[in-house]
Formats: sequence, C-alpha cells, structure tokens
Amino acid sequence: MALDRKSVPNDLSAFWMPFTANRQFKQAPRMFVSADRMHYKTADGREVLDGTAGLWCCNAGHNRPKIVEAIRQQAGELDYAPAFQMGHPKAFELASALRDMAPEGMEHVFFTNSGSESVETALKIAIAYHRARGEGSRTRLIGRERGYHGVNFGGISVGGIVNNRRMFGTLLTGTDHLPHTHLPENAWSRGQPEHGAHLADELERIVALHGAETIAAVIVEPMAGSTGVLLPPKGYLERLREICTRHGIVLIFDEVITGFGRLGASFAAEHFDVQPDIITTAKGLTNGVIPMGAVLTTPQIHDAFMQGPEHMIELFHGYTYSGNPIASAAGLATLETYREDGLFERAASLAPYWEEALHSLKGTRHVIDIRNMGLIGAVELEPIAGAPTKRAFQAFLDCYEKGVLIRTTGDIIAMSPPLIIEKAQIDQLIGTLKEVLEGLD
Ligand code: PXG
Repeated sequence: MALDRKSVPNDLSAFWMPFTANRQFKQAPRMFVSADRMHYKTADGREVLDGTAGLWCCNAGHNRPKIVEAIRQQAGELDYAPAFQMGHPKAFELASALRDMAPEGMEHVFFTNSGSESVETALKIAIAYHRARGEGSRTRLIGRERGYHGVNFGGISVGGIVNNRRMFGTLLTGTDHLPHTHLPENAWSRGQPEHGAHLADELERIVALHGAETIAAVIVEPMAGSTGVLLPPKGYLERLREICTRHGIVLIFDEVITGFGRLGASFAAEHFDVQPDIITTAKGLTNGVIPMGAVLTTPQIHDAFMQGPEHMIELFHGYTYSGNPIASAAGLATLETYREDGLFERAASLAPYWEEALHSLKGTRHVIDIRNMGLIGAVELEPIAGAPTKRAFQAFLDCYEKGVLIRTTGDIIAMSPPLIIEKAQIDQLIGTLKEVLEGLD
C-alpha cells in the first residue's frame, strides 16, 4: 500500500524532540507537511502564516525555485567530496560570494554545519590565534548574561542562560560575563534604546580583574535574539569595539540570527557600522534549507596561522561536512535569491511599517513591553503569578490554531518573518496576536 506522506505517523515515541515539551507535543502534535513562500501547511490541511521564518532562518521564504533546483542539480552532479585535503568548486565560490557581501575586512570563511559549530569554531580560532602570535596566556573567553551561542560546551559556557548551568553543571571554567543590556528604562524602545552604552565599560572591570593578557575573546550577539530580542543601546557596540582594540582582545559578533538581511543589511556589523574581528553565522546562509554555518575572519586573524612549513595543517579543526557540496550549492542559490529579490533592502524599507504595526499592540491585555529592530519584534507579557512562561506558551498555541506561527521564550513573544512578507500579512500576524492576547486569562 502506498504511504500517505501527509498523514501523521501513528508512533511518535522514538523521536526525542529538541527544545520541545515532548509529552505535551505528543498528546496534540503540531505537524507541518509542506511549505510555500510565506505559508506552512499542516497535516490537517490548514495554512499557517510563518511569522518566524522557521527558526529565524528562512529569510527568503519557503520553496524558492532557485534553491530547490540548485540542490537537485548538485545532488546529481557531485554529492559529496572529502572536506580535508580535497576541494570542490562550489565551496570556494560560496566563500568568495560571502566575502563579497560581508562588511569590508571580513575576508576569509571557515565552513561549519550550524550556528553552534560556528561558535565553537570562532572561540577555538580566537585562542589559537593568540597562541600563533606567542600570546598563549590569552585563554579566557568573555560572554554576556542572557547571551545565546548555541548548545555546545563552549557556547553554553560563554552564554548567559541559567538553565544551561542548572541542567549541565559548571561548564567550562575560564569564562566571565558582561551584564546584559536589557534595562527597564528602555521599555517600548523603537530601534536602538537610549540608555546603557556604559554597560560596555564593564569589560574594563573584567580586564582589570583578570588582566588583559589572560583574555582571548569577547563574544556577543549584536542584538540578542533567543533570549527575548534584547537590543544594543546606542553607542554600546562601538564602546565594546574600542575597549577590545585597546586590550588586544578578539571581538566576535555572533550573527547567527542577525545575518542575511534580518536588520536590513547583510550583517549587523554593517547595519551598526562596527567591525568585529570574527563573525559567526548559519541559518539564513542556506535559507535554512540545508544545515550550514560559516565563520568569517579578518586577514589579520587568518594570516597569523599561515606560517611554518607549507605541508603542515595550519588550523587543527574542521568537520566532515565543512563546505559540503549540496550545502554550498544551496548557499550560492540563496545568496543569489537575496540579491535578485533585493531582500535586504526590502527588509529595511518594510521595517517602519513593521514597527508601527508591532507598537500598535501597546495597551493590549497582558502586554508590558514591545521592542523592534529591522524585521524583528518582541512583545513581552506579564507572567502569570507562579507560572512563568505559561501565558506566552498559550498565546503560541492559540495563534497556531488561528493560522499564524510565532515563537516564545519565557513570557516574551518573538517574531521574525521571512523578508518577503507583504504588508497585509504583517497586519494578519499582528491582528491575530492581538485577538489571541485579548482572549487570554
Ligand atoms: N548563536 C546564535 C546567536 C543563535 O541565535 C545559535 C548560535 C546556534 O545555532 P544552531 O544552528 O546550532 O541552532 C543560535 C540559534 C529561537 C531559536 O527561537 C534561536 C536559535 C535556534 C533555535 C531557536 O530563539 N538560535
């Protein structure tokens, strides 16, 4: 009998789902079976408007012909080539294309398979860079409270999420953390908040405490996505850059979410006009279609490794799938799609409409803060006393029933639609959320 691919499988027990309330899900599964442009289709045949670009990754929307065709063709031409000591053309082409669209000065590209791997790679490059220059005492890694840098040990150690410590223990030692930038006086911010540039000066305190000669790198999200859309105050990133430069510390921007047009520019580094030494990215690199990440560096960092005998491996690091041919083909087609459709410019020109729509929710039941930047928005809810996260999760479930997909983190609702969204779809997304919030206890 032919399998009906669109039906819900009747055994859900084997798949241990990531970052999911498994028991709740398996009682009432929410299954997507297809997607096209701005919409998912559910197993029961309903259309759901994608208010989150999948997980902040499908920036060009779904089922884009160029990307689909590139993957098909590549699979039939060269499915896999060894990533170590061998090459294939598309990985080089994609690296060049990335360099060309990245902010000036980011000239070399190391491929990974995810944001988490990009973060581990960047941290390792920073430490090894100092060693290559004879500054081997620089091993300390500085992150930030409420930072999210993926799920591997380096990333959760520089990250600032208490649940990672609760669940996995003390993590890497030799880290420290800047304070987060989410200040109550910045509530209802439209774009960059006014207050908080001084929080970058905390890096001076950390340097004074540990000694600059022990610090390898500072890693921050230019705009923190996962922990609730926490915006960089005006002047903050500039000051962080200045302090890192003064003390010889590598500055890493984790742009896994902010890359590829989300803020209306190629990367947040370009949007804010602040130049890091390393950029980590993933997600939008392949429009989320095939796992792939990348780490971009300056020549200063890259060239420090290019010494010693030429037959020697310069960086003792890499993945079986670094620059995988099919992922590279998908990446090239994705960057072409962004360019042909002018999607970064489109995000920039839609941002004011998005901002107005989002802030029209002020005064809606339960809403205690709203903030936005580019095509990202957050709506923060008053938590139910004694049951944090429950209200936002209910909003997520109700929105899904009413045909729109949102994300929640704690009691914060985050939205980040594909950059192809139309104004009427913004109205639908915000209108549905309003209706749902007004109906919640
Ligand atoms: N760094 C940043 C800044 C991220 O946002 C990662 C690293 C890790 O990427 P991978 O590809 O390993 O997942 C991320 C991922 C959400 C959400 O809804 C955010 C992420 C992933 C899934 C959900 O906030 N960010």
